Amino acid sequence: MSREYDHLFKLLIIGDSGVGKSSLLLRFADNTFSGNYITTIGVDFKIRTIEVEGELVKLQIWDTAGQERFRTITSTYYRGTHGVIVVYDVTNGESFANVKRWLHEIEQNCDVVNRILVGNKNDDPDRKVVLTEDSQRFADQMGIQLFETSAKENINVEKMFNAITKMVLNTKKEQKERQQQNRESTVKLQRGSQRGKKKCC
Ligand SMILES: Nc1nc2c(ncn2[C@@H]2O[C@H](COP(=O)(O)OP(=O)(O)O)[C@@H](O)[C@H]2O)c(=O)[nH]1
Ligand SMILES: [Mg+2]
Repeated sequence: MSREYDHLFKLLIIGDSGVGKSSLLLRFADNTFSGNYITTIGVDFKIRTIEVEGELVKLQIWDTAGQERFRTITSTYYRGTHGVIVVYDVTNGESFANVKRWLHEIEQNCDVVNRILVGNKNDDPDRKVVLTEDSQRFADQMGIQLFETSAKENINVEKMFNAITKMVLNTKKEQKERQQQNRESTVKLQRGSQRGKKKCC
């Protein structure tokens, strides 16, 4: 029987309205692009399975479906999320200034989660106002990886989704190792206490 997938991860795309979140999702999941605002993509999420480090990872990627217009999204969206993609528009300074608010919202909703910063619409140098050196400095300060993408020209989209998936996968592996170590030390402790008992009885 062929295996369907090894891991299932939930990713969330957030950021100001109009930065290209739905476009990034459509580019990644369906390899399409539309010049219009994507008011609805019909479903809340899209699925794509990719191979990372020899493992099949099924990604369930959620779009915020317009509620980001109010600069806040409900906590139900965050539930069970493994990774969050925070998007701004390199041709819109305000959307970059608002990244801090989005990062803050993640902190309020998730205990531990992988995050990635994305400067989208990086396809017209004449319109670019958020300079790479500024966004890179900010990303370094926050300890987040930065990707500049274009959903329109299909630049770095694949790379960015691969990077966040890899981060989530590594976090999962680390957690598993830690659990294994805890289990081993618990077994050792139990054995130790049994031995102790024998001695005195
Ligand atoms: N030039 C350019 N325009 C884009 C890009 N991504 C999205 N857009 C346009 O930006 C507008 C908003 O895109 P949309 O995906 O609906 O943004 P959302 O509100 O964040 O989901 C639409 O007109 C898109 O065609 C991109 O990479 N480059
Ligand atoms: Mg949208």
